Amino acid sequence: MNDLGRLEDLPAVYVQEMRSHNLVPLWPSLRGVLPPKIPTRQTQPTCWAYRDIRPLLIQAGELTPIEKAERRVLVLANPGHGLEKMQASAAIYLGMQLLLPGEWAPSHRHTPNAVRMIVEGEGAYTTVDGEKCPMRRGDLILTPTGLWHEHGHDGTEPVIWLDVLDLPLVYYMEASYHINGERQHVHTEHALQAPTLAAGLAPTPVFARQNKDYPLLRYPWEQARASLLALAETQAADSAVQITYVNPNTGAHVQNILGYYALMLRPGESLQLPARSPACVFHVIEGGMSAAIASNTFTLGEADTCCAPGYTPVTLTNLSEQPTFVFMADESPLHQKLGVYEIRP
Ligand code: GTQ
Repeated sequence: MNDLGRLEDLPAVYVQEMRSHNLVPLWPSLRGVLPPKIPTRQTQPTCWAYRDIRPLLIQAGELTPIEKAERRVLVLANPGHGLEKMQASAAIYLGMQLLLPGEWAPSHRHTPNAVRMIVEGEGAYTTVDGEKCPMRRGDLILTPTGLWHEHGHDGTEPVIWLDVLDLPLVYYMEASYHINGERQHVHTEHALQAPTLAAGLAPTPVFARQNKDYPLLRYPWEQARASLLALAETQAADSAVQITYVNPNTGAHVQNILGYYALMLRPGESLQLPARSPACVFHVIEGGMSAAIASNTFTLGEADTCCAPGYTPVTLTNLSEQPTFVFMADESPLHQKLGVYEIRP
């Protein structure tokens, strides 16, 4: 690689003259923005243990009333990006949210897409676009871009869930904003439409009341877990047991920017994931595993979360005698749509 000219090689007055017209030379920065062969990544392999998060989140419940927080969330921030940036990766935001019995997180909508993966507690629900979605451990609930959503809690114990948003990307695009709304009128209990869609039976579009972009908003863990166990029965021993959360009308990823998956590690299984361009997040629903990411090896138990930068191979090893179930989020839909998706051999 040839050395390119540096900024210091130029006369100071020349540089100053350029800058005064809002001009800068490319060549001192060319290798920085187009590094050789592999991108520079700020995303560092990072692990967040639930035993560290939970007591601080419960304390937040004592320190900050819901009215003062709107959303009581501790953000899982990647130190590689700087904690104040509140990003897990270039496009992924992660937060742990606490809702206490009787509390209400008021209705709003925003341009970033969100999903919730329920970690603990019973009795809370999210109302999305008028559809009331009960929150149970392991459920995935979508709050896609532009849809009204609010969280309520009729139970008796704290409820905690993991929020995954594409906020860093949408913010970077200068397209992130929210609108506050009125309490929603619930028009559909989730249970009414889910069985049809989950069975792969979609209402015929011309007769459907409305052709919704997001026909399914709640993916119950019970069904995802049963699918993984059934898949493990038929899947070759050397291939991964993984499902993708899809839109039942189109078969495409449930959201436009981030992809969501559930993975089962068989007892004794060690799964090597090839280096791919998108960054990825792993969250243990049940069991335990180690995650080897570049030169880091993390040990994850239930409700622990870690992230891997793109272009980095990852090895997941089941540390439990039982199947280990993992929720994953990644930037694949984004990379695929933009044409930058790669798998490195
Ligand atoms: O629950 O609506 O973690 O608006 C960040 C922004 C959660 C939410 C977050 C949000 C929400």
